[in-house]
Amino acid sequence: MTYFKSCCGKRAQSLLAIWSISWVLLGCSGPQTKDKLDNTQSTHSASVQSMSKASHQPVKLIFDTDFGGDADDLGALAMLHSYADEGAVDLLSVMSWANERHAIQAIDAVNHFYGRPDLRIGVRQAEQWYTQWSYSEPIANQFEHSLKSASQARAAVSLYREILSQSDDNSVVIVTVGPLANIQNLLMSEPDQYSELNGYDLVHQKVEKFVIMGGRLPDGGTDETTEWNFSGSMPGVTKYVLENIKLPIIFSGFEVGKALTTGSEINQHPKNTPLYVGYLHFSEFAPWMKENFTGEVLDNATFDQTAVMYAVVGGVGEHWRLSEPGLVSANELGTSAWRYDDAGTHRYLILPDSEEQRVKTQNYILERMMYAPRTD
Ligand SMILES: [Ca+2]
Repeated sequence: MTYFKSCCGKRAQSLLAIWSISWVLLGCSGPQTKDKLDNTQSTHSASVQSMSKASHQPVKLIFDTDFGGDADDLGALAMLHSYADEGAVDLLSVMSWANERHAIQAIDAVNHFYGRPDLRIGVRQAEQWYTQWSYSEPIANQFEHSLKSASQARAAVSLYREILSQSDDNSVVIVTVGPLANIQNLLMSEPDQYSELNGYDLVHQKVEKFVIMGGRLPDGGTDETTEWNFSGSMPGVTKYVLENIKLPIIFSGFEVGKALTTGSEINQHPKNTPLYVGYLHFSEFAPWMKENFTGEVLDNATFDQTAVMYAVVGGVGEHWRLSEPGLVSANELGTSAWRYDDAGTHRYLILPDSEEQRVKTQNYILERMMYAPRTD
């Protein structure tokens, strides 16, 4: 996610005004109120076991994140480690859109915590910023990591090119849960020591599909309600990316994650974990969360986890369905639009209307997020 995707009304406008001044305040996804979930372990286990059976070959996956803003990126990364531990995913790299001062160290700390200290991390080449409310700082401060600054991480485009050049054709799934600047930079990249192909050709030769959390679908909303990942305060980025990828793209739009609520259950999670530390800090300090903070992790929307979940296990027919084929487009500001097209390469996730089904999906995600790391 997704700093801005849940915003609405005056809160959205006021934060947008702040955001336009600085990279530091990154919009909002509003707190949600909801009845307590039926959070039984038996329900969780049945759900996860059912989904696990759907797994086949590991999904070769690159995770591109704006880690440190909304806590859903943290939850999504925890889910990926869970899937990796059971062999459902081959996690090739984490790419960070975020240049917050502690983002890379925090991602590295999460990877260490889940037993993957050597997982390669790429970072967007841009000026760093610092924000006190990002949960990256407490995670970096409290958990072991190797990278001491963003300068010790790889440049995202270079790492993308290296990984793709070494991959089989049409074999890599790229999951994006933040603004698409890394993807634009990759598409625009020139041949280098890793590949004689330019970025466009390299992507279209090596990538199987993209799974993108972003946009408002199917109703694109207005320029005042543009979803954060598509806006990113980076005019033209999403438009360029969508116009220059001819591969299958499955979108998890704002509406999917907004309907799923997770967070407060993490209060029952061990306290000495990045998941708890990150979610608690996010609940206490994120501008759109702190007014409701009472000392515990708060519920929030569940955007990025849905993209990870779909990319690894699908879940079509069990947790959601896919739209008919079509095309998602975006204007310069990132405001999305959808049109059906039999020849279109895009589809988007659609949640069923039933509350029972939403709870089932929430519980599945919760169990994945709160998965205990391996101890070997
Ligand atoms: Ca995100």
